[in-house]
Amino acid sequence: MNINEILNKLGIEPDNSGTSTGSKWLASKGAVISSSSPVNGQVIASLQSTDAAGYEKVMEQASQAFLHWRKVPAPKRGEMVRQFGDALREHKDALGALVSFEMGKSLQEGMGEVQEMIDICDFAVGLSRQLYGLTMHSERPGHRMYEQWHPLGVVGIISAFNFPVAVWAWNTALAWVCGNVCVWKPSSKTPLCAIACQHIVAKVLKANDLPEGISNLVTGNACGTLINEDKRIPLISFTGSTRVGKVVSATVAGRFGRSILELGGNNAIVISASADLEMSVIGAVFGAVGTAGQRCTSTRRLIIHESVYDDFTAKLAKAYGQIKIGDPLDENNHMGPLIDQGAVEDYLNAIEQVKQQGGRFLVEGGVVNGPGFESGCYVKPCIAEVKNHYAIVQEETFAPVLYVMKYKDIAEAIAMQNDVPQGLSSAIMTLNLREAEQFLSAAGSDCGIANVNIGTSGAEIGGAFGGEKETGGGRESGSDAWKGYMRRQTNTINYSNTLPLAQGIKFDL
Ligand code: UN1
Repeated sequence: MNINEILNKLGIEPDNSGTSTGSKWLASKGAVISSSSPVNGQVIASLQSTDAAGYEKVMEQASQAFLHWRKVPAPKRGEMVRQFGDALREHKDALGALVSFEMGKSLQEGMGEVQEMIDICDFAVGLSRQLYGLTMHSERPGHRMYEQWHPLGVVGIISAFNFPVAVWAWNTALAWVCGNVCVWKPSSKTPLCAIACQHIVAKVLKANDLPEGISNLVTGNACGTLINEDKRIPLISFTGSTRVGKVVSATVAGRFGRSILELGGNNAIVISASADLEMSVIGAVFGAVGTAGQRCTSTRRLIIHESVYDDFTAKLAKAYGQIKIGDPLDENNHMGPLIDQGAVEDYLNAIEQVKQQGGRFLVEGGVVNGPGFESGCYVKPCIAEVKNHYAIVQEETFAPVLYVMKYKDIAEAIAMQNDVPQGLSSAIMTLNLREAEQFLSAAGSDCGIANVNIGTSGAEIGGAFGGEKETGGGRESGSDAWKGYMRRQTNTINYSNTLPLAQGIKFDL
């Protein structure tokens, strides 16, 4: 499929407005954003981003739509999400290919991303009948107590380029069944993916006679600030860097809004002396080079037991020799390009820093040149032997740079895994039950995700997704993450004919 066929299948015009309340696309005169593919450098489309007036129109429509949507029974909202999941199934090939072309991840991973959207829709449909609250026993006679969960209102979703469609879906599918309406500000690097999603969901909303304003799209970085400062938006779900997340968090907290933050990771796999080394190689390589190292769950560090260090790093270097870099839409290739030239600069800068700080490369990096690589965004995945405390190792570099280091005993390995500012994902490869349980214990990994015998990336949607420390503490997706999209109300009902006060207080008139 070439890009025109992909856009055709998705029913979208390349030159579009970047502002929508559903089926309606508003003329809004924000700065022009152009989407260019890192696959071949081609400019795919340019679109007019949202200006302040356009943002205002969207917010008015969204606020109106909420008044309707909150009264639709949750299982009926779930029915809309079920139909959205079906529409995604229908468009999976084209949307997966667009993700691959606009963002640069392999076609397999583009399809996998759309599959995550479908999975979260299924999850949300079930959830729409399970928004359970608890009942409590009142201390007063003739009283009943319970809690219920109500929608919040307009939810702002700010997503990153690396998962241009799935992260929106995790948030929006849950937010919708919970009774909220959403305003989405996608990354300015992947606006077409967002436009495609908006077209897909708009048809479903229209077919169900639902009003404009339930699914809204705004584009351009100026809108990020408008959303964060907007008192009409009680919840912001932000995915991006720790640096920007800090500003979002402070701004939203300053107006007593809530935020769900999914920020940087610095994810490690501990390769123990008792690891299945063949399996560990696959886990480590997919974790480090999958999505060209641009997942927040990408494997950045390998903490390897000294007894298997030489053997394992040799196996790893051999596996790296087999990685095919190239057009991500060609399924023979393992790894596509980085998102843009800026990302290539960050990658090259990290390599320089590693050298300056005393690291040694076991597999050299560099930019790939020549026919097929004209976009200048293709780089070689590399492996460096480092110390955990190097400043560059403490940072998240969003690129396929893998750090390896040695440890002597499990306590030291756990301490090294935890000794970074971020706390998203972690893993241990071991067949030793004691080590595995120690890693998962309260004194083990300090991350939001801790795995045994699988890598750090590729989390399933059924679990709560997110991490601690500078990762921001938010949870999205499965388990009871839905509670973050609702407000809890405690209700006490007196069905007696007296008015006893709590705590036995007497107040007689
Ligand atoms: C992200 O990189 O922002 O666990 C999300 C994973 C994917 C999601 C990553 N399911 O790797």
